[in-house]
Amino acid sequence: MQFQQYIRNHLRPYFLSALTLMLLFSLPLTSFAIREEQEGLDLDSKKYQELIKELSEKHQFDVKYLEDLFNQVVLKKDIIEKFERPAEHLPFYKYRKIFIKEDMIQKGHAYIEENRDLLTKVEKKYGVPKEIVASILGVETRFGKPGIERYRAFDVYNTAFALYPRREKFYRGELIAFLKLCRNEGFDPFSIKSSYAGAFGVPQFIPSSYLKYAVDFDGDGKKDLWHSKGDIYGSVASYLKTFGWKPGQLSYLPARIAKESPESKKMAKGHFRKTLPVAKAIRVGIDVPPPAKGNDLVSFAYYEPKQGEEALLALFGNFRAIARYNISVHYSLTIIELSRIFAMKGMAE
Ligand SMILES: [Ca+2]
Repeated sequence: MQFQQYIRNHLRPYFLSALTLMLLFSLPLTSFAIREEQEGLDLDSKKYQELIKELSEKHQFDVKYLEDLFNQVVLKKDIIEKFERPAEHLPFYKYRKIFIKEDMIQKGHAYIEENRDLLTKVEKKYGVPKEIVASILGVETRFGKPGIERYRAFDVYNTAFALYPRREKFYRGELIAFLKLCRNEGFDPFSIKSSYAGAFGVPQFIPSSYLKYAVDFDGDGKKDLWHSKGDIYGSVASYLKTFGWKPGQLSYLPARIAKESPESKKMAKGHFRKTLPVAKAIRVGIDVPPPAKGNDLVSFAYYEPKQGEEALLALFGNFRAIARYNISVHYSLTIIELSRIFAMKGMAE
């Protein structure tokens, strides 16, 4: 039985009002009745109290507004299971099949033709080829096809923040960024739908990226990643440029260990964001072929092109720029492969 109902049933009215007043003044501001679907959402917990304090004091959100918002949160526990099984964990030869298929190639080709002028305008401004922008939109949302955004974005951030310690810090940041974004752009927080990971819009931006890197390419004063193709293409390209995309820069090349040593093995197995000059890698015993130059910054990753087959890749700036979009070697490889297919198909016509 709810506490308030108990009071209503068992106490006389005058006592009720006195007690209600006492409760009002003694409870913390965020003490709400927890509904069933909010089980696990402890708004009185230290972490929620600190979050609300930060939102109100540092970011000037009204406490009453925050109370009202958090009171409507629904925890979606199926998200946690999805966090544990992302598609990127599949071996590459399986992962690529999800995206590199005839249907995607046809749709992508038609999409590029249909939007060629705008994509070319964006390419001229940011130096990112239209085929790369189209590949990203194809892999993210099948060029804006509805259906992937099945959750209320605000529920996603709260579910991860409340129930998933491994990503709690990340989603706390996204939750704050989301509320700021909604305030800046005039969005109703509960009207924004997202994927299970909390990304939204045709290019699937997370709130912190939307805030920092989305651009108003069509110049109407709003950054609209749902309806404005200019804003969508411009934001993807601007994002890649910010993270190191340069026209003509290498993406990846095959590599191999020419001299087996603990040092060369360690270097090959290093994180793909850890870079070093090509000349140094060659000195240590990893063979990086031309057209890589000695002072190009390289990193390495293994992947499985076929079942039971492991190959080493030398990765360069444009590869790592795409991997800033989705921190996954498989993702970047797929985007690049798909963009090459689009480019070849475009030339064949
Ligand atoms: Ca705009």
